[in-house]
Amino acid sequence: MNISSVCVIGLGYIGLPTAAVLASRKVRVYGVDINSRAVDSINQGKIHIVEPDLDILVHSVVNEGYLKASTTPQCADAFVIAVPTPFKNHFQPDLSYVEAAARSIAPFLAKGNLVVLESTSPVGTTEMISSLLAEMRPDLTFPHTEGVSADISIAYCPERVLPGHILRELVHNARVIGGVSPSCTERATELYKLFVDGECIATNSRTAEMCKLTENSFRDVNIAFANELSMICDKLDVNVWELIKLANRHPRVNILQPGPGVGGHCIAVDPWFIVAKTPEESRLIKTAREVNDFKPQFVIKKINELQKKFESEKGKAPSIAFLGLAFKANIDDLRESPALHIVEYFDGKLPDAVAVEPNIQEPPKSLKHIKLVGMEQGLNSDIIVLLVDHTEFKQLSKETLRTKFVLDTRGAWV
Ligand code: SAJ
Repeated sequence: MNISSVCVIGLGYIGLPTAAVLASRKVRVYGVDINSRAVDSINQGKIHIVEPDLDILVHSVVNEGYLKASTTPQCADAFVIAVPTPFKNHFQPDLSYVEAAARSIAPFLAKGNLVVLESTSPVGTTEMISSLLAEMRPDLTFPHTEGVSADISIAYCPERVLPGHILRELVHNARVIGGVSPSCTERATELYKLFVDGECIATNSRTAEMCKLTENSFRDVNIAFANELSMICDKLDVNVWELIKLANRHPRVNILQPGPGVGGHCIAVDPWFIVAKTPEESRLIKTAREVNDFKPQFVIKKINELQKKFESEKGKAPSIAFLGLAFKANIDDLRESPALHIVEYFDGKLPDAVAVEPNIQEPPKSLKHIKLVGMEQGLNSDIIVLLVDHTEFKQLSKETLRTKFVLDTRGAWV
């Protein structure tokens, strides 16, 4: 059976671009989100997140009638679940959104349908969804018990796109597709072939789940190495940026860049999904998380030291500007942002501090005292702390910074 309609549950950073790209291939897409304001704005052809070119695409597919958003699901050939999987107490995965999404589609399932989970999830979640749906729909058969002969196909296909490049990567990246049974994998591959140019690689659902967690843990461990080096170098009075550049001239060395910590909803979260399931075996992955989570505290200590140095040299308290609040360069996303956590720490502690974040209009609610100001005003401050290497900041001339006390946590001005 051809896939001509798809219901996408969750219209965030992954769900909305996926829905829009599918709709651009003339598939009827029903986008579902619990946020009625997001639903309303999508139905007006607008978007509620910042991602290059997504606004143009959404506007055109909504106008052509291929994408409609709603707060409730409806019948379709395939269902894609792209809801958040945060963690709750003690870094345990919180699967409540995934479970709620599965429950919400259960009444709309019909024989021949495909359900794909894209949300980053601990190993075994796709099989769990199969059991949950089976409980709710005893009139249908599911692949965790019926294998290839089941009425419903269920698969896991992780998203692997990089925020800021989502539309390009959605189409060109390879996709790992893991069915609960081999026929589920085949059926899910049909769906992704509708819009993916990259290779669609078949596996089972557990391996696909672990693959996503592995990719992000690999990056986290490598960033932790860079962050640890930066703290070692600080103590040994070695310029870590120069050091990394030199070491990377070795043909088999490729060290990543230190920063003020690791943020975003992926790299800072996903490794815990491995640790939660296999704590005894995941010692390196856990330590990497701890090293990266410690880095903001190290930066806070450096800011305090710089402030004291200014006071002793100039005999007055400094004004401070924090450049950047987002979790990485050239995006507006503040989720798990180490930059924001650092600024929050100083909120109310520093009488004369401001923040500059060119990618957002409204200051985050968590900041009660530190005001969001434009670049020009920020650069009047005595101390400049660069927390995110946004292009606007990298382009600042050495002359502009010459008289300032500078802390560059990203190596943007070396
Ligand atoms: N970071 C550093 N140093 C580096 C690289 C990154 O400090 O050398 C920091 C960033 O500033 C940021 C954090 O790490 O705070 C994460 O940024 P990122 O660019 O590494 O990754 P994300 O979270 O934007 O996207 C990642 C990607 N995964 C991998 O590269 C393995 C992306 O492909 C995934 O789709 C995404 O997670 C996801 O959704 O899981």
